[in-house]
Amino acid sequence: MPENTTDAPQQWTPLHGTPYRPVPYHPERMPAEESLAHAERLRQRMDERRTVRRFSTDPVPGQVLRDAIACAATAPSGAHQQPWTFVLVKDPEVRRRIREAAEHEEKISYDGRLGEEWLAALRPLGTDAVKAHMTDAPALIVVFQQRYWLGEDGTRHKHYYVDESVGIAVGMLLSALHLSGLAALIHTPSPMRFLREVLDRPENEKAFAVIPVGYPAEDCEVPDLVRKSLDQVIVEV
Ligand code: IYR
Repeated sequence: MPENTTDAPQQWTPLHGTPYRPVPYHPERMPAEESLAHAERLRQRMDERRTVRRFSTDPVPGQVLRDAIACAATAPSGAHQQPWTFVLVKDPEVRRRIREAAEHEEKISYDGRLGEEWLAALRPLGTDAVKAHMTDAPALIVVFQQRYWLGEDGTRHKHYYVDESVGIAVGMLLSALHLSGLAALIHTPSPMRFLREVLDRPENEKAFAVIPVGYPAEDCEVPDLVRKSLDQVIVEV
């Protein structure tokens, strides 16, 4: 049968064991001047991003969320295995259950599990065990890492560099959300096992982060933080 004769997009299946099949890649080179202009504008725009913990309950366009997730899913990954699942939670009842379970764990953490040193590190951020953002923000993106993949016969196959791959994808997700005009928060309730149960995810998936997304509340405040300057983060040799 001839391959891919329709206009339907090709469906991804694991590449595992298939031969190397290169295709030409010749993107048009951007003139340096244009590159500089993009880089400067992007640097300004990214510097405007702040982690938000006080959200408006106003809805956000669902397609912006789906497009941002599509951006994240273009991330490079170990052996191109794309070991991620993004669960987009809009249902208020599911958000309420996630908040309840997260606050249960966070209360234990803030009441002592974190320890003095960790609590001292968090003090300038003004965080606490109350996670109203989970029910105020109109959407949560719960990111799962697929620790391994399951063959059709149920055999487990290794995924490579899962933490790195999912971390890169989440960085791209945060950038896409910000550049699309939305605010977000990376929240990592610990332990996060409850997320697999609440969201009914399979055994090979492990929660990586919960990301409330929306607009900042009208009375939103953020801590007065200073970023490291370029010369503090860059070493040129
Ligand atoms: N997970 C907790 C604590 C927390 C930990 C770090 I490191 C932060 O940068 C922020 C919070 C919470 O979400 O409150």
